[in-house]
Amino acid sequence: MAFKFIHTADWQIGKPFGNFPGDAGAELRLQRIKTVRKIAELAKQKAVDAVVVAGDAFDGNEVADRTIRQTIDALAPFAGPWVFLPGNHDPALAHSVWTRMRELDPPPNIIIADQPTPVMLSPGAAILPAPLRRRRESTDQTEWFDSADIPPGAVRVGLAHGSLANRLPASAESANEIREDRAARAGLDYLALGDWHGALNVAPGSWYSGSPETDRFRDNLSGQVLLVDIAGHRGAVDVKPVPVGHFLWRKIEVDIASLTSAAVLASLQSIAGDPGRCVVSLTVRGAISLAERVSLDRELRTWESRFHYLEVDTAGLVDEPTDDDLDAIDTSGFVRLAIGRLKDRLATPGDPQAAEARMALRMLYVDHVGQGEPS
Ligand SMILES: [Mn+2]
Repeated sequence: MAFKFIHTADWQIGKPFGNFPGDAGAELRLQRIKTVRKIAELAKQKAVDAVVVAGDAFDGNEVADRTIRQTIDALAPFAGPWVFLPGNHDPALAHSVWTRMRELDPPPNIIIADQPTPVMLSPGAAILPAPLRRRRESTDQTEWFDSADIPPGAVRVGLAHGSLANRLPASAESANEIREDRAARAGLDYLALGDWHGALNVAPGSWYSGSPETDRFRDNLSGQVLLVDIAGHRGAVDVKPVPVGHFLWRKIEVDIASLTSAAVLASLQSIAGDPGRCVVSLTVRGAISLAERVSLDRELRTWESRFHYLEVDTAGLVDEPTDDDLDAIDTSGFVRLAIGRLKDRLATPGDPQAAEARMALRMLYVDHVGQGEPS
């Protein structure tokens, strides 16, 4: 019997985004629930048999009851089964977000898979959950899949949260390790994984769906869910990523070579997508003339208002006053004398006060060239 479902994970509902001041952070928090509603609408439109959530639906066990309630409400468009697996952020402790969700009396199509026992779904599929009962389990919670008692002919879908051993980049956290050949050993048709925030076919029959709403600057195919269509037990498996995310997180690094802001502005302009949906991290390195520095700062303020959020790191950007810059400041008396001395400091290799001299020159420049509004 065919079984079609949506695989998603790592919603991280309630993630605070504390680094994003004011409304920018609040909107990122709120969007995660809106994206869940989008998943529910997609599930209805695609007429899937179920949605499985492979852990970390919630960012922590401490999220507010109101947040749990809003999440339940966002599921409403899809009336079929939702199977939730507790992950390392929302483990099934004695008191957890899951015990509180039960107290809120959610509709019966919400299934909290906090026990290592098969969940049978029509039309003939068994979901094998490996819930985490603490943040870090010391043993592979998917072990029981190998000997699970499943009716013959039923589609077998494993549901787990953690790192598939030996398959993720070395930088990944290796907590809650799962055998890399679990899907094959347990005769699974599909292993639905969570914890890695990008979509990834990590091993034969084993997939991370990634987070449906991007939550960090990382180039890893987040912002989608997987639409999985299994023809039958040991039949063909078709997996299609479907984009559902709203915010586009972009990390840009620019090395300035020409003393001008041109490369920075070009890279900001090249960002695809509606700027209002973009969360941008910009790092600029190199040397820039004072005139260009002032115009760059002004341009960045404009971009700041266009993007949902722009964070700028210019720690590696140094002012390199040109002769034109210095001539533009002032050419007489005391100021000229001061400029001459500051210039000498810049020209002296290893001068301990070079940084202060640069800053002073920029301040002089901004002061004398029309209060930061040079032509
Ligand atoms: Mn996780």
